[in-house]
Amino acid sequence: MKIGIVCYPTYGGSGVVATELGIELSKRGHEVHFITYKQPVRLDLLGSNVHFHEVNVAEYPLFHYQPYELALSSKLVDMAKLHEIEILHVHYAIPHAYAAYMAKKMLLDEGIYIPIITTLHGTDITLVGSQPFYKPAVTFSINQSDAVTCVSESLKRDTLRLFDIKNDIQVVTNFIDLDKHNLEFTDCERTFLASEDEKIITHISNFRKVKRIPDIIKVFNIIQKEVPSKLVMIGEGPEKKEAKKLAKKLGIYDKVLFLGNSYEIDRILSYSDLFMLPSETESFGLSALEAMASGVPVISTNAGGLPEVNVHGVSGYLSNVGDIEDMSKNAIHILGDDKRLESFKTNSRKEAQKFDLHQIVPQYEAIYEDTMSRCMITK
Ligand code: GMT
Repeated sequence: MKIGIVCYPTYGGSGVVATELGIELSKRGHEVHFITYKQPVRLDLLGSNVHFHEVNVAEYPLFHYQPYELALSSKLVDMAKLHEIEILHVHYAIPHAYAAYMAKKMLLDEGIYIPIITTLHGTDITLVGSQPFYKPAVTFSINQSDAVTCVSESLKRDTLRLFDIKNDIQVVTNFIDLDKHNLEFTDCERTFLASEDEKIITHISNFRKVKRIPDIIKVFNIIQKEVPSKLVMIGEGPEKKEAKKLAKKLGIYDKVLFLGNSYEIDRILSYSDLFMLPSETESFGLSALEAMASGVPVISTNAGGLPEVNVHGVSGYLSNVGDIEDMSKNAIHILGDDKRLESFKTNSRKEAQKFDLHQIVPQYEAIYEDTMSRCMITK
C-alpha cells in the first residue's frame, strides 16, 4: 500500500506513535510518505520505503496567523497525485483531520478518491478539541473521516461524551518495539547519573501543565528522605523553570538532573528504577509504556487511560490526581526493598508485552484494507 502519514513531528506522544508506525509499515513492505512541517524526530531511517515531504507556509505581512491547514491540504493534494498515495492516515485531529478532509475534496474534484483514517491521541479531544472555538470543525472532521481510531478505551469514552460522533470509533492502543528497550547498561555509564547506592527515578514529558511537574518534585522530595536517590527529568516545556525553582526551594536541586530533550531515552530508561507520571489527564501514557518496556515500574495517577497501561500493584501503582502522600508511599514501597523492586521490574516488562508492535500494527493494516475496500464499493 502507499500510505501518507500526517503528524506533529516534534517531541510528543502522537508524533512518536505516527513515526514508529510509519517505520514499521515500511518494514512490512508498504511505501510510507510522511507529510509534515519538519522531519519527525525519531525518523532517522529514510530508506527507499520511507519518504518525507515538508509542508512550507509562505509568510506574508497580512497574516496574523500562518494558514498551516491550507499549506498542508495543498501539499497533501500534490503528494497524493505525485506518489499515487492510496490512503491518508492523520494523527491528532487538529488541524490534520480538517486539512485531510479538504485535500480529499480537492482530489475528488479531479476524480481521485483517497480515504482518510483519523487517529485521536488525547489532548486533541480532552484539552483542545472540545474548546468551543474548535469544536464544530473537530466534530465535523471526525465524522467525515472514513475510519476513526483512538488510543485507549478511556479516550473513546471521552470522545463520545464530548462530541456528537456519528462515526464508529475503533480502539487501537499505542504500541512499543520491545527490542529497542532490551538494553543492558554498564555500571560505568550509570555512574554519570547516580552513585551505586542511589536509585534512579525518571520522568519524561513535554513539561506542560497537564503533566503536573511540581507533583514530581514534591513526591521525590519525600522519597529521597527515605531512599537515597536521584531524579532525572527529561524533556523541555513551559513548566521546567518552575520545577527548577521548586527543587531549589526544597533544597534538593543537587539531586535533580534536568537533561532536556534526549535521543537516548531507551538508554536512560535502562538505568532507571522507577518512572513517575502524575498527569492530570493522559489518554494513554506512552512514556509510561516505554518505561515498562525497559523494565521500569511506574508511579502514576489513575487519570484517563493510565489504568489500561499501568496495572495497579503489578507494574506499579495508581493514585488519585494530586495525592502526593499516596504516590510517595507507593514509590518508597517499591524502592525500599530490592527483591520487591526486582519483581516489579519483571512484571512491568511482562505487562508491556501486551502492547508489542507486532500485534498492534497489523490492526492498523486491517483497518486500512477494510476502509479501502469499503470506499471502493461506495465511491
Ligand atoms: O501530552 C503529551 O504527552 C503529548 C500528546 C501528543 O498528542 O503528542 O500525547 C497524547 O498522545 C499520546 C500518544 O497517543 C498519549 O500517550 C498521551 O497520553 C496523550 N497525552 C495526553 O492525553 C495528555
